[in-house]
Amino acid sequence: MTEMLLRYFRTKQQEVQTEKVHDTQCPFCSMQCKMELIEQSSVTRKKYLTVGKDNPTSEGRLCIKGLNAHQHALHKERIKHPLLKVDGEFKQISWKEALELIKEKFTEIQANYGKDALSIYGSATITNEEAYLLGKFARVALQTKYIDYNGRLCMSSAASAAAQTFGMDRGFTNSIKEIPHSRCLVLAGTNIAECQPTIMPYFENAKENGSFIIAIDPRETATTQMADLHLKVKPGMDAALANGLLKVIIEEGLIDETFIEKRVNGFDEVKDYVTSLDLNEIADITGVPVDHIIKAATVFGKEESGMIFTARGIEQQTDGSTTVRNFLNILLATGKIGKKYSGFGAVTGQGNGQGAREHGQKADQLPGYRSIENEEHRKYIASIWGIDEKELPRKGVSAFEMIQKMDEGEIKGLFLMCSNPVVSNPSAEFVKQAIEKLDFFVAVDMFVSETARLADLILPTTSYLETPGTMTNVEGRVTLREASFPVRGEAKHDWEIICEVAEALGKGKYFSFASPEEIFNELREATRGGIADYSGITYERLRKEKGILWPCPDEDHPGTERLFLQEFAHADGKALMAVVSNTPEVPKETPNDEFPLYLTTGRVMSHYLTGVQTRKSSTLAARDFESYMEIHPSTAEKYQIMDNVLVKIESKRGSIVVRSKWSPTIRKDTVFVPFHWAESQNVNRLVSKKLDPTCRMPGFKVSAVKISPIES
Ligand SMILES: Nc1nc2c(c(=O)[nH]1)N[C@H]1C(S)=C(S)[C@@H](COP(=O)(O)OP(=O)(O)OC[C@H]3O[C@@H](n4cnc5c(=O)[nH]c(N)nc54)[C@H](O)[C@@H]3O)O[C@H]1N2
Ligand SMILES: Nc1nc2c(c(=O)[nH]1)N[C@H]1C(S)=C(S)[C@@H](COP(=O)(O)OP(=O)(O)OC[C@H]3O[C@@H](n4cnc5c(=O)[nH]c(N)nc54)[C@H](O)[C@@H]3O)O[C@H]1N2
Ligand code: SF4
Ligand SMILES: [Mo]
Repeated sequence: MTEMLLRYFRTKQQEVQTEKVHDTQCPFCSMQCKMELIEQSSVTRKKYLTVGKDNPTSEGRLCIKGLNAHQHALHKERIKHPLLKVDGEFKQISWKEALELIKEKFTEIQANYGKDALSIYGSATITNEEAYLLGKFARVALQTKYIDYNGRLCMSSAASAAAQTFGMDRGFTNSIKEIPHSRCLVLAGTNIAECQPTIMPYFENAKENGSFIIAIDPRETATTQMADLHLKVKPGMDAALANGLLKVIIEEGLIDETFIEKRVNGFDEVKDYVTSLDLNEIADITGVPVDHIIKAATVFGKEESGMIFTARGIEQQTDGSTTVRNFLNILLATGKIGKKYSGFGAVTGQGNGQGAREHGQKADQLPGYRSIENEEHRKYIASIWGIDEKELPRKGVSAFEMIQKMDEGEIKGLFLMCSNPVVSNPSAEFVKQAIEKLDFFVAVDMFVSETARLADLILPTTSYLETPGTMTNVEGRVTLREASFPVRGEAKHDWEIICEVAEALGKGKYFSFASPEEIFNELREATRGGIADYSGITYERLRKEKGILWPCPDEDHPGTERLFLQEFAHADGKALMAVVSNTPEVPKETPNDEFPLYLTTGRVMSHYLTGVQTRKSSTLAARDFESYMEIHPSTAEKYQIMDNVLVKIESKRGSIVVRSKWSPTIRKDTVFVPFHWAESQNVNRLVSKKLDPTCRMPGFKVSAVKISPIES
């Protein structure tokens, strides 16, 4: 080799001096794809590359968001120190000062206004350990009844429907690997192609195997394009549509009588109601032609196996919980649950959408899916926590209702962890004003989000690259995220922050944890014997077995792949069908002379929730850099709105301005706007405060609006 060549290779070698591999799981959706961040350092620069890692759920796949997740985690705007607002500007302070201030303010508020004047707003993006700890922090350290979390806006309808119908709520009743073998798959208000992209091969395989896919959505999406039959329902009319399907199934004799007899209560009432309905009328109110209803019902009823998947399209409604129940009625009437390749899937949203709804962040809940109003449950958890049962608060109110209490002045302080409610809650301007009324507001975040900007104090936290812990994915599989990327600046893990604040408040002895694993071991005990029983799961097993599906009641138990094989979780072992009226208890907005169009909202592939993270990722932001309104060209022409122009959208609550996007495949009476943008593009300025009376879910998917072109 010549001298020159040798020199060339030497410099090449020096360029890549070291390569480090960091294990983690994607910070975004419920697939919780396992990944590695490869960090290559040379003298001149560092390079990062994210690659997928094999696991039973996502099988090594990643979508565009996962591939670029590191861009936001490594972003220069990550907060690295506690920030205190002084004269309207954030100024860096020490942790010691931050903790002293929290102690002073929290103590003062509770002394003046009582324990319940403090509130906690949590999240389904934090780990199981952190969700568990936050619930314990509310009840033990602050002793306030006011805690709830962003999952209220996400999973609460499906959770309450499953709990009422089956007696327990695990999003998927079957493991994901059964999907390719099911003969008929219903996708009701779910856009998996954009929202859980790495799940798609399971459905594509099903299709290759001859499964019939039915999608229900007012728009055409990458998901409905895969379907054999697309029911283009009017927004908000899914409960009535399910009644139509049930009517055909029952009248055509496509029910499973033996199953109903043995395993179901309430069938006769449902039968009496749906047979009294008129199918033409259902077609009229739902906008789905009679022959489509008959086709969908017949295929689903006749096939030997079938699964129904629901997501926010039918759930984020002021009748979301009963609508989901009506789809569960279909499963029960046809006996398509508790057996091979048949079951229910409420497609969970956030990374820990499943786990974070099991361990006590909900207003009425204690760990293991226990109830805070059940005397035995209270005693058990009090014993685990080493407190007197009488010290445990009772149930509080839902996320949005807490914000209403801030507005009314009953709640004076807020500890917010991992959410951006001024963008994600309905009637966003109202929410902002309510939060501005607080006496003291602490936000724990990685960035100065639109909500954190309103805080008195921001505490810097760590990201998915840095925080280890368990996340329960879309299947109900508990997975261990092994994250060990160096923490940036003075940021601390969410669990550390909770423990340190508790310590500052004089409750340190209940929060003396040194690692997530220690917290998990307490969580295991707290869930023992509960519905969501994690007691048999250990970190060691999670490493060896690549995740375990709960319930897992002891260390020799393999976990539970398929639920309800012999019985449901109600005391009598039976599932409960319920009549769901075509006319919901809370009337929905319908288009009228002043507001003539339906507005529905949702997501796009490249952005995540309120966009705080994905808008900071250059690759993702470049794909969609602003919000838009999808509209049918013939509707657009009626309102003189050209393609790709700015348009004002108004509801009774407020107005926004976004860009028009013509789409010949959306319903003509409906426009669609994603919710990933803030301020004047925040679609939640338009959404009403009405909530589902059972689960308190807002009606994000139906508003009546008017539209007009912006004069240039
Ligand atoms: N890319 C991306 N992926 C995500 C997220 C994200 O923000 N971005 N968020 C994650 C989270 S937290 C969640 S909860 C999930 C959400 O996942 P999805 O629920 O699948 O997402 P959405 O877009 O909110 O709504 C799904 C579909 O419902 C349709 N829809 C609207 N109104 C109605 C209606 O009245 N009836 C019916 N049948 N359908 C209707 C919409 O047109 C949309 O295509 O996604 C997760 N994954
Ligand atoms: N119109 C309309 N509104 C909706 C919906 C809809 O479909 N339509 N969907 C609803 C749904 S399903 C959901 S889930 C909600 C979600 O809405 P939000 O709860 O507001 O969720 P994010 O936008 O993810 O906000 C998370 C915040 O936490 C920060 N963060 C990220 N990771 C961490 C962490 O590990 N720890 C801490 N402490 N902070 C972290 C992020 O920087 C960000 O500021 O929005 C709801 N709002
Ligand atoms: S966003 Fe969801 S599907 Fe995409 S990589 Fe992350 S976890 Fe996987
Ligand atoms: Mo969600």
